[in-house]
Amino acid sequence: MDQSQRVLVAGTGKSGIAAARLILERGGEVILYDGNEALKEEDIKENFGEDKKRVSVVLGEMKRSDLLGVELCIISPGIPLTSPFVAVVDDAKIPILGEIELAYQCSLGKLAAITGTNGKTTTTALTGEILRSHYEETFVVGNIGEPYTSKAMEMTEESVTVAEISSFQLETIMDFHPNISAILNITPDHLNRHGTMENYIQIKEGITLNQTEEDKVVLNYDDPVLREFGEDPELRPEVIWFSSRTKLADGFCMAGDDIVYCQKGRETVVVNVHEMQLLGRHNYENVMAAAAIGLSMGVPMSKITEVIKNFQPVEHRIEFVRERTGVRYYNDSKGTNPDAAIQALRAMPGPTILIAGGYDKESSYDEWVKEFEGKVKYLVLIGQTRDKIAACAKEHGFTEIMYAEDMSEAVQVCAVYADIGDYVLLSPACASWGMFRDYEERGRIFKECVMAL
Ligand code: UMA
Repeated sequence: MDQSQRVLVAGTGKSGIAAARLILERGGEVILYDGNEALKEEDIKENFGEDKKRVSVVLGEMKRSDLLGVELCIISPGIPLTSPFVAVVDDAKIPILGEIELAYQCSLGKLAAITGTNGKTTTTALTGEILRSHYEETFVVGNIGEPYTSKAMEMTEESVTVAEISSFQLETIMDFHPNISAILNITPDHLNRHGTMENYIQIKEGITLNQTEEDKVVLNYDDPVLREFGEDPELRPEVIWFSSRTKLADGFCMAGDDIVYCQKGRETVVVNVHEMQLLGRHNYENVMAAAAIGLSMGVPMSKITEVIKNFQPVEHRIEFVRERTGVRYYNDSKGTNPDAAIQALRAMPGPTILIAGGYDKESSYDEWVKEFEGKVKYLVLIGQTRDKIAACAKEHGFTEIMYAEDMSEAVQVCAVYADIGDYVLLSPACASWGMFRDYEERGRIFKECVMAL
């Protein structure tokens, strides 16, 4: 981006505000656009203090005349490229870049970028901790919640950055070039935006687009799409494989209950899974990917091991809350769909009382309910989907079902029915709307109820 450019920034959420601040800091002028007409121009301008003189705001429909003198458009990830406003910008032949691309172009230092359908946030947070244990200045940015543009100007040649990158963000990269990238897994998601699975895969694999032979890409050996991608002789970066199911001669894999790093068959133990706070096979994979990135960025294995042992799960993702009278309570409020809830249930090491239910997203519950056998002792249901889940469970022969009116009652029921050695898990398989503002509020209230027992 040239200084003193007139730049259109689309979206006034976290990314748009951070991108606009960065442009202003570099001496540019900003037109902020948002499709939401209900927003207030004054409120948006409040984000910029004295600099608001160099900011104008367009809300609702974008007209060609609004684009006078605009040389560049920075787009927020939540705005699809099929949006009508994009056609107006395209028509005016104004180049469109993503917020991530702008940040990349303005940043310095080494960069690790992590994508994948599931596990991105945990892997990014853990990688951040690993890098922090070794480097003086580490930045953790991107889809995890801290816009990349908000930190770009603080980065130096010596700093290191780990960025969680979503498929939405990858759609609008150009020169974005991580030293090390990771694709954790690819399963169907966001198809309403990306159209086909092929397109979604191509976008995710695009994280390696500008990588060269000097760079590295960390890939999941057990994922058929990624296996094929990694074995393609045309792929430029060096591949580091990880696998939780297959023994590898080179890469990160399991040896019994140890996560190990293998080089030409020689094994180094990274960590024993019983020493970690993270539960479940999917988390072993996240740990392997984070360790692979850490090691590639020069962090000694001893430091990596130490950080993994102490790393607490990201809030609301199979998060340990407390042990009370021999019963362990876990918060997986982020389990907002059956797939995520399956992962959480599999991660419970023993008999489990499960709190589930919530807003109806028209999901199918069959695969999830099939996992109950031999694991779930009681199912405590809350929310709109109670009857639907109960009916599905009964169809599959599971009848130990109780209803609760709210979270407090659900937790109390669990406390009464749980025996020593049991697990109580909130992993609703549904969105939270209707009973809670969002999954975070649901998780917080669950934890409060558990702590109040
Ligand atoms: N808007 C329009 N037109 C549209 C769509 C949105 O004008 O067609 C406007 C909205 O009115 C709103 C603004 O755009 O004012 C919101 O922009 P945004 O949706 O890009 O949201 P941000 O607040 O900038 O947050 C984004 C990511 N959001 C999305 O990708 C949807 C955040 O990821 C990310 O943490 C943040 O940037 C910082 O990088 C969230 C997410 O849900 C957690 N990500 C998806 C996921 O993880 O599945 C991809």
